[in-house]
Amino acid sequence: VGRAQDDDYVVNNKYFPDKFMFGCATASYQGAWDEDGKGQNIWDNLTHTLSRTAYRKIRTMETWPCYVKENWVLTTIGFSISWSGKYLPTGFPYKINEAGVQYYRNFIKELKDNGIEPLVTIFHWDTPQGLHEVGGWLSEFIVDYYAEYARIVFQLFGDDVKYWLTFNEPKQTCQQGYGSGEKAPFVQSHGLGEYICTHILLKAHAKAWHIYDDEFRPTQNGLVGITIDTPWFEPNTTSDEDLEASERQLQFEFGWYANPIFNGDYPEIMKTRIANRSALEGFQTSRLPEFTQEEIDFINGTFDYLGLNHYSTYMVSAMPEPEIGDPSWEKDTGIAVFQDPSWEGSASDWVKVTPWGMRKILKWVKETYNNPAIIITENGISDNGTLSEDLDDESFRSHYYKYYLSYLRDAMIEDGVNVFGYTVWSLMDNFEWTRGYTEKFGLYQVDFSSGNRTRTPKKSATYYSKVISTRCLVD
Ligand code: BGP
Repeated sequence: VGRAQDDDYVVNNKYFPDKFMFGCATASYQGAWDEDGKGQNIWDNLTHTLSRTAYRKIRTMETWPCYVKENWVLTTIGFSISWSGKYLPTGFPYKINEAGVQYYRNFIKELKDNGIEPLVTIFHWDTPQGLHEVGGWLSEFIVDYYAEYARIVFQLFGDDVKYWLTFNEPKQTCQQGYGSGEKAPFVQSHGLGEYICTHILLKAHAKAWHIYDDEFRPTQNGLVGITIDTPWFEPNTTSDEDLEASERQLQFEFGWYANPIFNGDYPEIMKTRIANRSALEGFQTSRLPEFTQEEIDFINGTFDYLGLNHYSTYMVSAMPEPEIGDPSWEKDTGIAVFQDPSWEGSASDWVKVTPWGMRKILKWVKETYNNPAIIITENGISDNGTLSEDLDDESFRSHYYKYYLSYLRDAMIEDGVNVFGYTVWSLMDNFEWTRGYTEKFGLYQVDFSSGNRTRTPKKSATYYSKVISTRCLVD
C-alpha cells in the first residue's frame, strides 16, 4: 500500500472524456478578508483575537485572479462567496454592498470570457459574526437567514453561474465547530452541538435548493448540489466486524449528511446507536434530533449533483463498545481509526498518499446512493512552503494528482461511477484555517512576504496543465 504498490500500477496515458471538467478550487475566506468593506465572520473573529502562532493577525491579500495571466486551460474554477462579505457586510439581508457585487460580477465575467465555468460555493465555513452571536448554527433562525442569502446570490449571479454548491464540508462546520470545537466557532458541546447544528444546516440546504428549484431553475437552468467530505475507511481485516466498522464509519461521516439528502433521513445505524447510548446516559430523548415526516419530504432529493472532497484514507477496526458517560460523536461512532505508518505523508498529518482510496470511496458512493452525478471538489496535498524547495514538487504533488486521477478514472471507466469533473485543492497557497500559512496546498506558490504576493507556478502546475490540455495522464 502507498508508494511501493503504486509503482506497479499503470497510470500512463489514461484518457479523460472530452466533457470532463478539470479545475482548481479556492475559498473566499482563505484569500482576502477585509476588502471592499466586508464585515466580520467567525473566522475573522477567531484569527484576530487568539494569538496562536499559526494565525496571522492581518491578512490583506487578494489571491485568486491570477489564473488568466498564466494562460491556463482550466474548464472550471471553484470559489466561494463570502456571506459576511463583499456584498452583505453584516450577514443580514438588508445591506448589500455594491462594490462587493461588482467585484464578483467582474470576477465571474473574467472567468466566462476565458471559457472557464464558475463553480460557486455559497457557504464555506464563514458564518457572519452577527449571526453567530444570536446562536449561529445552533439556532433555527439561521435557516431563514441562510435561505435569504442564497436567494440573493441566485438573483445577483445566477444568470452566469450554472453550478452551485450550498455548503462546503458541513461536517467541519458542525462536528468540528460545535462538537469537538477544533474549528470556529470553537464550541465544545460533544455529542450534542454537532447533531443540532447538522439538523439545522440540512434544513437550510434543503430550503436553498427548493428556492432555486421553484424560483430560479425555470429561467436560469443551473444545478444545485452540496459538497460533503470523507476519507475512505479501509477495513483492517476481512472479518465481519471490521467490514461493519468500515460501513458504520462511512455512515457516521458521510451518510450523516448524504442519507437525509439522498433518502430523506439519517442512517439507521446512527439513529439506533445514538438513541441507545442516549437512553443509557439518562437522556429522555435521543441526542440525535428527529426529522418530522414533513421535514423528511422537504429534504429528500434536494440535490442535482454531489460535490465530494476526498484527500486520504484511514484504516478502521471494530473495538469494544465505548463506555457510557461524556457523550461524543466519536464514542457514538465507536470505531478505532488509524493510518498506516508506512504510508507516504505530507505537511498535513491527516493527508497520506493513498490514491487507491479514491476509487473505493467513489464506488461506495455510487453503490450506496444510486449512482449520483459527482464532481470531486477538493483533492490535494500540502508542502511546508519553504520558498525555493517546494517549487520542485514534481515527484510529490504531480505524483499525487496523477495517481489520484488514475484511480478516479478507473472508478469511472471500470466501475461506472458518474464523475463529471475534478478540481484540485488548491489553485494557490492560501490561509489554511487553524493551520494558518504553515501548510501550502497550492499549484502556485505565493510569496506572502512580497508586497504584491508574487505567485510562481510549482512544477505540479505545469504538470496539471499538461494533463488538462491532453486530457491524458501524461508523464
Ligand atoms: C478542506 C477545506 C479547504 C482546505 C483543505 C485543507 O477541508 O474545505 O478549505 O482548507 O481542507 O485543509 P487544512 O487547511 O485543514 O489542512
